Amino acid sequence: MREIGCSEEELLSFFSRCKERDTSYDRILSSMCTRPHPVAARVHALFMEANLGDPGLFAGTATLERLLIQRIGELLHHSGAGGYATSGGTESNIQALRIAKKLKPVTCPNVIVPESAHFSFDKACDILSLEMRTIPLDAGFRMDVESLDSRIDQNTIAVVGVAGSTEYGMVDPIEEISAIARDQGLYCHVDAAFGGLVLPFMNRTIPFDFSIPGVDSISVDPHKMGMSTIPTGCLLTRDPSHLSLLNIPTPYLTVKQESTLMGTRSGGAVAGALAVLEYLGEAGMRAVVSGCMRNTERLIDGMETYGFPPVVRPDVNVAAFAYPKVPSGWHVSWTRKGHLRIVCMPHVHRSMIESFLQEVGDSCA
Ligand code: 0PR
Repeated sequence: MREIGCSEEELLSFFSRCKERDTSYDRILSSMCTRPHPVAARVHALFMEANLGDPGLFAGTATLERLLIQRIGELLHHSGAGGYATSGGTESNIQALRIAKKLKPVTCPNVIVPESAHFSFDKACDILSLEMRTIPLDAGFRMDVESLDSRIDQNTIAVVGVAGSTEYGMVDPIEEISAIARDQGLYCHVDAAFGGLVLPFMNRTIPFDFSIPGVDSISVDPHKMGMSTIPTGCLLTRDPSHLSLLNIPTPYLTVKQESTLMGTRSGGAVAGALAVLEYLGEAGMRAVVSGCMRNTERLIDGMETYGFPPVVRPDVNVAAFAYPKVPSGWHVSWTRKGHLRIVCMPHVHRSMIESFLQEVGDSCA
């Protein structure tokens, strides 16, 4: 560290040069994050110093966190859901499996996830010493429930379904998965980190939420399709008392127990996440989602025209193609099976899709 601090001018000049090296969202087709909505950025700045880790000191911000959970609970058909704002899908998934582990204490616990599960489940299983059993996908890239029953045994503590898979944008058959879990008395968690703020705003209904009786908890990330600032995830539980299973005594805080994984937590990001939902309302969110879905369809049509049909028709705004080249100047990603993957986030405007398609067309010519 420097002995004497530098001038503000020197500081900002260095920081701006570093920021210039960041990729502009105008070229990013691979991310599930997006430019924050201006309202999120503005509100985040207002709540910059608020630490939700000690909610008694920031009672107003804590009210906003409760409202955020209530709004998302209502959206997911359970206005009485418990929950809290996490740092993202990873924390939500870890915490859901912690709850499942507390509910069923066995000596060698295992959890069942689809092959499409996000790598946060590898982390969760490592941290919690859980065996992770994966179920293959069917031809439509959804969990093949046929083989689910046979993988469950007396040490299974939870079954996980994904609503909006990271690589192919598919929604697992949550009704069937949760019915099997329910029959076997098992905890059922739905990872809707991505789809949770897409599916409620689509024209067609794909069941994935608390309207399905067997679903115990859901991960939903405002810092993905909720256009909030990073980091904001949410874990929602059907039974609000489940969170208290994670309580740890916190003698010197304003609250005497804490169930969150993080200690210090960003009030700004949480306030910003609620601000976007309040500002846009359901109609505004439907407009954003319908724009993203229309762009996904345009991308699929265009790629099909050039001879690259989608690997699967996605349920949400993630499309994958067997495309052999690396598009220059664009940040795309590849799935574990080697397919080109594009996420049509709100920052991916129609003009970006058109110029990407033009480049694909030129490279075929
Ligand atoms: N569950 C699902 C279904 C996800 O897609 C992700 C993240 C998570 C959980 C974990 O969420 P957090 O990263 O918030 O803890 N999915 C993307 C991924 O890691 C996110 C991402 C974001 C990827 C930005 C690329 C990128 O540039 O693959």
